[in-house]
Amino acid sequence: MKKYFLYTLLGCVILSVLFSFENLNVENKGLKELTTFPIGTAVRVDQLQSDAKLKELQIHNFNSITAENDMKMYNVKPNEEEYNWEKVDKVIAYGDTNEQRIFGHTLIWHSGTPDWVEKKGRKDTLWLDNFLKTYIFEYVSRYKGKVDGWDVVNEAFDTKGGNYRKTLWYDVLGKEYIAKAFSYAHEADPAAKLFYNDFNIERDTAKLHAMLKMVNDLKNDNVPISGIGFQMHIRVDVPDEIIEYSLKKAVETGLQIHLSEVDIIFNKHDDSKNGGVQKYQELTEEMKIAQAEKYKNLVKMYKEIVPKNQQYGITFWGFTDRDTWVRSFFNIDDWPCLFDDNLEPKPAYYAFKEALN
Ligand code: 9MR
Repeated sequence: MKKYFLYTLLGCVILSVLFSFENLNVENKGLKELTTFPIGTAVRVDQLQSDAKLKELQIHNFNSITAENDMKMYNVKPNEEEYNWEKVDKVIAYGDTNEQRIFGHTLIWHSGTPDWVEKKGRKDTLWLDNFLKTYIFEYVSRYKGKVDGWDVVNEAFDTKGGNYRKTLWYDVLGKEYIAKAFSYAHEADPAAKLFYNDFNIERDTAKLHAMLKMVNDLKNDNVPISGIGFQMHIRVDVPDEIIEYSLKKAVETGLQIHLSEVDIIFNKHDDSKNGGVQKYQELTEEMKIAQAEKYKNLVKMYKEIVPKNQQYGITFWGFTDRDTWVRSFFNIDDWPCLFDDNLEPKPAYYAFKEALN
């Protein structure tokens, strides 16, 4: 009896030691080590190269990168005469050196289109049609095998509701520009995964359904689309049920699902530049907990709703409050990221980690 008691006690001690080792282990692990799907972030490579702590955090936690701006058309084709590959090459080199997946953002986007294309394209339909083809073909061919996937078309729908956005591309070429863009990208790199990417589709049902109709039409026409990107710029009070519904609907297409630009804010905005409303002046402990909960739920939903073979990954639109696009774009103070202004992990980081694990 005594012997039995001793064995049980010994067993408990061994288990608790193992358990605390495991905990310590998880504590030391980066986000990327805790999942089967890639964990990415938007990056500014020049900044990473000049900020050792930021770079260390980036490498420790992430195994996928999306250039925040360096791969946009206004950087790659600043004028008619030349391509500027320099910035893109740096992004590729960073990804290669640090063994991270490289995601291409973005080929065709109204806000990424430089003025000179806007002007010339509005005057000359044939030229624009040809430019769409050559730009995508040259770009995607050049990085064939290097870039794993692309946001081929970004934000083709209005901010709210189900109408196509009236952009240069739509006005001049009609909605067929979308199918064309996917076909050219596929021709240039048949192995690259090709995404349609948009915002508010996780909470605006009219927009979600318009996007899904477009995606299903593309599939029926054999247009080579591989995935849907939910940018997922959300606010802490967007109901989980709505996000759940949208993810379920998107999963039904059978395509890859990328949460492509995740961040979670507190304040309000009207989606436009300088359109922020400063409701909260500071980040309280209570708010930190609410945000952590939301990050945790987001991972849970992704893991539960999206089948493994459709999980392209979760990518953050930056990982520190210090560097978030939200502040300058909406002209408000906010705290949307996993790390704070001093690059210290927030409760959101630990909650996200726990949910991954
Ligand atoms: O975060 C990006 C910001 O630095 C740029 O000024 C802006 C315009 O190029 O684009 C921001 O990123 C956007 C992304 O490319 C597409 N989805 C919305 C993102 C936030 O505006």
